[in-house]
Amino acid sequence: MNNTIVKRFIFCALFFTAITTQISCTPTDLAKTNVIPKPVSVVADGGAFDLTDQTNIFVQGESADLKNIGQYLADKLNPSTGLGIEVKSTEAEPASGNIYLALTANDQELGDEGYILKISEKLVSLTANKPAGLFYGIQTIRQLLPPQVDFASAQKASWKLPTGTIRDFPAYGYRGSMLDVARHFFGIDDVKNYLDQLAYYKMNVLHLHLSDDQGWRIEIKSWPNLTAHGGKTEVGGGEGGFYTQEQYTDIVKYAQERYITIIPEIDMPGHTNAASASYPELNGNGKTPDLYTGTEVGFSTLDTKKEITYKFIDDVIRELAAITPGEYLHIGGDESHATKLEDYIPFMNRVQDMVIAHGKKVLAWDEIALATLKPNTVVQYWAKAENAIKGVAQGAKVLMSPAANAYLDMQYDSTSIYGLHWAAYIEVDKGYNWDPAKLVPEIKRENIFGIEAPLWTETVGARNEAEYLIFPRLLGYAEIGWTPSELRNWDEYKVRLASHGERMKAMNINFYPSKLVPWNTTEKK
Ligand code: TNX
Repeated sequence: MNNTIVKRFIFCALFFTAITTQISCTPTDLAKTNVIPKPVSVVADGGAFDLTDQTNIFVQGESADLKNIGQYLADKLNPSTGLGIEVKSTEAEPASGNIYLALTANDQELGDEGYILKISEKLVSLTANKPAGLFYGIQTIRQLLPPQVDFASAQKASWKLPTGTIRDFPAYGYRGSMLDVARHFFGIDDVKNYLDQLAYYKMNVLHLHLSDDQGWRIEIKSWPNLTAHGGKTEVGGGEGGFYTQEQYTDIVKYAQERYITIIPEIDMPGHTNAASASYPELNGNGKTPDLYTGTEVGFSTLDTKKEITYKFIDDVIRELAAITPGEYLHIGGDESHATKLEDYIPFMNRVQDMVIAHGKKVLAWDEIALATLKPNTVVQYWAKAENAIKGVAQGAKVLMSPAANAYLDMQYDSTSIYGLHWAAYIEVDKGYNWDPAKLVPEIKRENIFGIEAPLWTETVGARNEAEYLIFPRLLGYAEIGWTPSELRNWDEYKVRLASHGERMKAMNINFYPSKLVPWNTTEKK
């Protein structure tokens, strides 16, 4: 072979590779897309819808909810695509080339959060019973586009959606995460950023752990020293911080715009050193404690026998209930090792009544099942199955956060730079491979309220550190909460997860690059 023939051969080979890569890259098979959480049903028909600079989002009627959802999608698509998509209202289906969001007549199976996404070469049509369903449907649209869509700056890509129909609705109505802002304080921007991330994966609750031994993080106007003194530090001696009620309200509103409920937690009667350091009359040990910056648990308690304690709790619950539109307040109740059981039980009974008197329902860690559960109290199973079972026996629903499966602060393995391992090492496959309804035989599907993955922050104090523990495991918990367990399989999931590596990078998320996930194979595509 002479040189020219060799050159031609190489050129052809490269050209052929480029063409085939291009073909395999163009997302024309809806059934092969990498949406997380995996949708309930996907029927592909092999075509593609092109997003162009003529594409706009049309919402049915003048509903503010629908316009906001349309705008949320436009705001996510415009920076990277540069297509200048606008939101318009319409009475009927729009012309070819557009995206249409509409509420439809009641489709029982879809419930309040389900949606139907029909993509043809002419139109993207998203329908749902309720706005929440449309909000989850637009997250699916985002994930059906190439990963470049998730950059905040202009990108070159072929902005196509594969055609077909997705019919989708969640397995559980409560799909949450918890952020411990007490051990290390996280500011409003970090919380909002987390809310954006939760929304992308169709999660609908953020539980904020607002008080602990190391810090009190929410302004209570009738007890100002809680934050003036008790908010001043954190684990390791950093400066701590707190949210004013106005800032908290801002977080709640930001969450509502993403169909996420904020559940505030005030932990009691243990985990209360910051409260007692601010108001020594609350302390069950009768001493004036110092602020605490270590990581021990179980040494503090409120004085369960003094009326001032109940006056204090009533004020806190009243103020918190007034700024919390969600149905639930979390009253902790965990690891009260410094409180005698004979004091703990009447205390938890009385505080449940106080929450109910302020128009809210109670959530608490599983130890509360040692007390008498009030109607609607939900038990959050984290440590002892026997407590959760006691809750079920009392007719309560159980929120599943088993530490050995669902704690985001557990290390991935012994080499993890952040995290603890008292419950387990949780590699990405272990975090994914469990079924809330099969973990404890006595806790059946109908007893389960939902799933929550908590991030305790003894070992992480900055956004990138928290993200290292949260991602990519959060995506697995989102899928456990949304996708029926019979549709979930690690070997199939890990490939979808790999494709989200590019998305997480685009969103500047500092995720743990687990060796169990085939990241590189999808990145090359
Ligand atoms: C146990 S989980 C705790 C927290 C710690 C966590 C660390 C729970 C209800 N209590 O106080 O931060 O372990 O993993």
